[in-house]
Parts: sequence; C-alpha cells; structure tokens
Amino acid sequence: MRSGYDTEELIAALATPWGESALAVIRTSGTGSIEKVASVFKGNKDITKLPGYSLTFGMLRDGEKAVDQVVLGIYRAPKSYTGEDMVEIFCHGSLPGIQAVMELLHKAGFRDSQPGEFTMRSFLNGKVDLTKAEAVNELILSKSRQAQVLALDRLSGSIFDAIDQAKHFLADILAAVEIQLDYAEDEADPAAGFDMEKLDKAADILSRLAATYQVGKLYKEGIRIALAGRTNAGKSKLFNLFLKEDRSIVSDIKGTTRDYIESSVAVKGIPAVLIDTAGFRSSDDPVEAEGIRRSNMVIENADIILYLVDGSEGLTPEDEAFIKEHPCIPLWNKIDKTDAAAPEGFVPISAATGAGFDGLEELIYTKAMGSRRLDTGEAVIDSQRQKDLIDRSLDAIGKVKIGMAAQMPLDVVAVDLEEAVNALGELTGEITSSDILENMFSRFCVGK
Ligand SMILES: Nc1nc2c(ncn2[C@@H]2O[C@H](COP(=O)(O)OP(=O)(O)O)[C@@H](O)[C@H]2O)c(=O)[nH]1
Ligand SMILES: [Mg+2]
Repeated sequence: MRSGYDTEELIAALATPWGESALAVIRTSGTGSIEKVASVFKGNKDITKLPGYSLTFGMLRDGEKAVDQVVLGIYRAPKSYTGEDMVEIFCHGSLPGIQAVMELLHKAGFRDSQPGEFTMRSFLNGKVDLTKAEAVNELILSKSRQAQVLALDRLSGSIFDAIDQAKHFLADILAAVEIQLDYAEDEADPAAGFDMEKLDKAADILSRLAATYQVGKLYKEGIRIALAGRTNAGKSKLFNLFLKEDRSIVSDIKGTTRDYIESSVAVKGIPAVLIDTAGFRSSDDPVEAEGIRRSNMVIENADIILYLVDGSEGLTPEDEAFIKEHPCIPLWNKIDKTDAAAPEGFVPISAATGAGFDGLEELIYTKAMGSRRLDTGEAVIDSQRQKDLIDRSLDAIGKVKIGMAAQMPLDVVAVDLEEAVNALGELTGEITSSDILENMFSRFCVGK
C-alpha cells in the first residue's frame, strides 16, 4: 500500500483556520515547489530567481484569470520549516478565495497535505528530533499560558537534552562492555570496566523525567471543576468571577440556570473547564428537572467540586448531606452580607466582591497538583509515548543492575543495556519505523 505521506510529492495546506478573516496563509513544500508556484504567479519579480527569506507581491493566475492578489514568502532548502523548498502564500481570507487558491495549487501539481506532514518532513530532514516535533503540536494545542510555556521549553530541546545525556551515559557503558566482551580474557573480572555510577546517573535523569509526566498530563488535559449548591447560593456569580465576564445569568429568581454551562479558564496556570450547574431544587417543570438531572451527572464526573452555601441563609440538612457524600471544597459565600462565621472546613468568600477568591484559587491549585511538583526550569513531558519509552528504558536499566549484582555473564547484561539505549533512540526518533511516525503525526493539525 502506498503511504499517504509520500515525501517525493509536493504538498499544500491551509495553515490558518477555515473561516473568513483578513488574511489566510497557505503553505506549500517540496522539491520544485517554488517553480510550481511560479507557474501560476505573476509579479514584478521572477520568484525562481529569488533567494530564501524573500517576500514578494503579485497575482496568482489561472491562465488569464486572476485568482487572488497575494504576498509570497520564499524559503530555500535547507533553511525552511520542512528543510525543503517552500512557498508560503498570504492571501485574502475569504472562503471562496481560499478555495480558488487551493484548486489552483492542485492544478499546478500540489496535493493536500496529511495531518502533521510538514513537521514530519522537518523530522525526516533532520531539522528536529521527535520530542521537538511533538512539542510543536503540544504548543498549538496548549490550553493555558503555563502549558504553552512548558511546550515551548520542549520545543527548544529541554527533553531532547536530558534524554541525550542519559543516552550518552548508557552508550559509554555499552561501549566499555563490548570492549570487554571482545578482548578480555575469560578470567577477567566482568565488572572491571563497568561504570555503575554512570548507570545510576542515567537512571536518575530518566526517573526525574518520568515523574514529571503527571504534571505534564495535568497541564495538557486540565481539570473539570463543577460548581454545585442550592439555588441562589451564588454559583453563577462565582462562575462569572472565574471568567471575569458575565457569561452565566445571575439572578435571584430561583431556577435561572436550567441546564449547565461550561467555559475554559486557567486556575494559576492549570487549564480547567468550569461548569455552572442548575441548583438543587426539586421541580415539577420537566425542563428544569432534566437540567437538574444533567447537573448531577456533571457533578459526579468533576475532578473538583466547589459546593456553595449562602452564608447569609446558613446550612441546611440538604447542604450537610451533600458535603458528607461528596469529596468537595465547601464554600461559605456572601460574606459581604453576613457576619455569620464560616463553619469549620468552609472557605469564606464573596462572589460579589471577590473577597477570598485568591485563596480559593490557591486551594484548587494545591488540590489539582496533589503530590505532583513543578520545579522551575525543569523539563516536563506530557506525551504518553515518551513516558512509555522512558519506562521501558528504566526497566531495562533495572535488569542490568540485577544482572550485574547476580554476576551474570556480560553478554547477557549487554542485551539489556542495548534495550535501554534503543528505547531512548526510539524516543528521539533515531530508531523509528514509518508506521510509528505516521501514527504519531496523524494526530497533528493539517498545515503543521
Ligand atoms: N451580596 C452578595 N450577593 C451575592 C453573592 N453571590 C451571589 N449573590 C446574589 O445572589 C443571587 C443568586 O446568585 P446566582 O449566582 O444567580 O445563584 P445561583 O442560583 O447559585 O447560580 C443573585 O442576586 C446574586 O447577585 C455574594 O457573594 N454577595
Ligand atoms: Mg445559577
């Protein structure tokens, strides 16, 4: 079967969202792409003669017919994103216009790119290793500024550097072991050339990286926070405070929020989906009853439940029952309008004035992080693929240690050492099959 990622072919894709906008960017790549675009372009300059990193203005034409007025960005191999000749087309962002440009490119000999195909070519041409390639996608998909900073760090090579260091330690040991195997006398001490300290250093680097996965996953996937509580406790008011805008209807008419609504926020850098639910209140109105049923479902599925109580009204048996049955953060709301002290374990806040809100965010952060830690400047992984390969390498290192302690023959130990090195080679992409690559890049956006 022919792969959809044939690197001999010329590819094109819309790199900006499919929607009306001032400008749209269409990317093309491949050997001969500049000449192909030149065949449908008329400007003051002959783009086949332009050096890399030039911009030029002109008209895309289908024979005599004008297609769009554009600016072209010319890149020449190997100094481009993919490492190939590339032309980026800045055209007008009208849907029929974008479509016309794409059709023109198809006519000229380009095909639509597969997801992640530009980055895959960049990898195949040695511009990036796999950890950086994955970081490109993570950067695009990051849901909070902190998540974006972590991905940017990976893009500049923080993970690659750590893996590379560990791999060098392991490769040094392997080389020494192989020399022993080749030259040492039968009676030589097999442990003589074996640098246990290097093995420990490699294991240490890898264990630290593996431990960051839980943090990485948290920043990648985020958490779900549900607001619960009786009607009029102030859930919608608090929801809006998180959003810093009036999204949810706040009203003292009971049952205003009939269904649930959700919105993306960041709580101290952790991406979160915040869900405002319909209050608990039995209702004869079938629509409202359905809203309440759905709300209950949302609450059961949340990672963190904030349970609001109107402090000016006090605790009811219903509140107490909920708090007893659910792991939640109980909030004592409306402290601006009551002197009643918050009961033990409650967080006093005012959704109206914002009093106590910083402390609440702090508490959510602590709860979400749990035992995880994020040290400044530390490389953080958020890819399951990377985590699995680091674990595989660590397992193999464990076997090496056991083998050495049990004074196993060196050639047996060498097999595990090789496995430890290979897992890391697969991680950065030195050893990778095309199936694994296509599977990985197919999860990317088209145009990246
Ligand atoms: N004074 C005061 N009023 C609040 C506070 N939080 C909510 N309210 C008011 O309580 C009423 C019900 O609020 P709402 O957010 O709609 O409650 P929900 O039913 O739980 O969503 C509205 O009139 C809000 O303005 C607060 O912290 N202080
Ligand atoms: Mg409400």
